Amino acid sequence: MSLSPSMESLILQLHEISAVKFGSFKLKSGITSPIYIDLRLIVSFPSLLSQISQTLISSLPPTTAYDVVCGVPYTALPIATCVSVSRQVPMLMRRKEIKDYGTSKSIEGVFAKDQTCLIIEELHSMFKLTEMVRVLREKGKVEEEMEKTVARFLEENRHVAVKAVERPVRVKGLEFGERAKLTKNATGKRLFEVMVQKESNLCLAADVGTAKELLDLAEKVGPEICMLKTHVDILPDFTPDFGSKLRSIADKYNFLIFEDRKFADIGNTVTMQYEGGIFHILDWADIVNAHIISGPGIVDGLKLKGLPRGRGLLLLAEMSSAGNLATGDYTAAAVKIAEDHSDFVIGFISVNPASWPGAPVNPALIQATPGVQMVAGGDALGQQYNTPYSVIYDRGSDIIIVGRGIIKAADPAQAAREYRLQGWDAYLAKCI
Ligand code: 5BU
Repeated sequence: MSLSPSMESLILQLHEISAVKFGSFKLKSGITSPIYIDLRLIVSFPSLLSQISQTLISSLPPTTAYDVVCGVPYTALPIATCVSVSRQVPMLMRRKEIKDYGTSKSIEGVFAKDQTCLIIEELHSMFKLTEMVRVLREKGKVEEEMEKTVARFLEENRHVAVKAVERPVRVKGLEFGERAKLTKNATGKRLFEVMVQKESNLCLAADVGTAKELLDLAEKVGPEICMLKTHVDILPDFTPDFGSKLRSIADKYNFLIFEDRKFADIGNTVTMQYEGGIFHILDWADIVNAHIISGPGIVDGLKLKGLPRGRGLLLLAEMSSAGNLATGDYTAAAVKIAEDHSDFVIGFISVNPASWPGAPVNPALIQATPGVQMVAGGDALGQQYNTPYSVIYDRGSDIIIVGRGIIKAADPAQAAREYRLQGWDAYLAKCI
């Protein structure tokens, strides 16, 4: 089917201003692409911007009714602004980064429940990339060889995307209850069982300012969570009875305690860090985690102290922060170490376990993922957020770890309930 002349003219103009480029481009995902589209440039070409906005609106079915219009940052924001002004429809702005000060709002603007919002995301809805490249080839702007290269690239990466979504579905039938029976570690088994009992795959990252606040929060949110994660070294009012106080709340509400200590030293040193100091982590934390940067000796060291007490260990196979180095061979090394120590290692801190080679890995091992909020985005210091559904369903994780999404909410208990339901629904969707 051929495109309309106005659509063809739009494609030619985009090429003219170099918003469509051909060559070799490394994308954010790490993939190298032969085509790159940078629509942020259109703000410098007002008539093109207005033409795109009008084309977008006229491509909607005539019966489409909407009360507000919202642009997804950043590219679609100017387009949404044009639509808003020309149609005199109020606009909303969805934030890319959610502030953790001020109002912490993820959407700016005035709106009401039950209103219909037209969300403007990108140009893809107007024409396909293959159509765009075909027009440019027909008009002599690109060679036939390039058209074939782009087509091949799109075909190959369509499969990558599908695979990433399909992988977790293959664990169908292996529900948490069954996986509990596969694990060799008492704490790993208990964690799976608690998840089933409470219908919760939510871990609260309790990064509050004081031990008192933490214990109050644990009381409020306890019924919703399978695990509570601490950073005990940020609590200025830590006292030796902190551990036993938190333990009694954990017993009351049936959740596990995970101290996010991120051990990273040689085996001999971590035995002392785990057991001693002022925090005595070994006495009260069911689970701790470790980097594998120092090699498998760190697991041997922690195991020496932890296994006789029935404790469990998570290995940092991936991290949520932008630009982190826990990728590729490093992640694979974590999987190997976990397999070799599956009596003590209960699983991983991971971000996208569905994309690991050979995924899904051993179902006895649990996947826990930080960097989770209701809206994807990030903070100002490199944290990157995915939604509960994306983390559990698309990326193949088991547990969502949520901090500021809950603790900064006006009602943390209510927010925790919402995260629990979303996380659990995504897990159920995987089991069907
Ligand atoms: P947030 O407020 O939801 O962004 O908190 C995330 C928590 O998870 C915080 O305690 C981090 O220390 C922790 N975290 C993380 O964000 N990313 C990682 O890769 C690892 C831990 Br490991």
